[in-house]
Amino acid sequence: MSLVDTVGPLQKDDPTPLYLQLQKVLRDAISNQIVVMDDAIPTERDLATEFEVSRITVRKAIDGLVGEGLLNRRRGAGTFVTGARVEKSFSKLSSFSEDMLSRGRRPSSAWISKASGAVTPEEALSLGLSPGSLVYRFQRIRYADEVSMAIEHSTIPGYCLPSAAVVQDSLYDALEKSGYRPIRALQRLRAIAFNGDQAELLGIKAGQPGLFIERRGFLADGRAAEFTQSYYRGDAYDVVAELNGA
Ligand code: 16G
Repeated sequence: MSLVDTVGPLQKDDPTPLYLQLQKVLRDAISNQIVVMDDAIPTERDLATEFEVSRITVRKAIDGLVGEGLLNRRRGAGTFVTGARVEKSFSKLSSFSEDMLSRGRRPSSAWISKASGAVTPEEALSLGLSPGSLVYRFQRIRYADEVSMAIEHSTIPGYCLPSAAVVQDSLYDALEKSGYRPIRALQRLRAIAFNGDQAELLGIKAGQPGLFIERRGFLADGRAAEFTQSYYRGDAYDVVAELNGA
């Protein structure tokens, strides 16, 4: 059964713009579970035919819901109802790939840049390195099942990896293989609003809330192994920690 049969047609004589009416239909369909999490919604063309509106109207309606985080466009696959929020433990030193795999989601990344160079003063301070030391820098957009989840900028001291090229899908895999996976970390978290550039990379609206998490990872001998700044989507994450009393 098509969506229009379930919810009825749009009201063309209603002063509310048609794209807002369509947004309401889709929002209600999601909250009443007519379409459920991880379901694809009908294509733009089908929605335009069903509701007798232009594809521009449909696109505008969907853009708004993608911006709100209710829907996600997956490259080449369609538009889906956003999956469950990921619970991220703050007491486990896990990697993004491990976090996603343990929830049955498929991690992937798009590279923004992968480079090596001399440490900047800020990085030297964060990593406890001397001026001029070699570092590797990795900038990625992280996805779970093709849904954007985070932007990550990592700086790794030169002694931890044989080259930047060895980092492919997972940074922690590469560090583990070289024997330099961090065993301890310090994390700092704060709330942010995504700026225009970040929002564009994630395919969301500028100004949406996010979590900025800075991780400094250390080796058993106390040397630094990682300085990563992660910008997680606020609508995709719950941060969870287990706290023990004295
Ligand atoms: C997580 C870590 C990040 C680490 C990355 C490695 C947090 C806040 N950050 O995103 O520091 O570099 O995982 O993931 O958890 P990967 O091994 O999948 O590349």
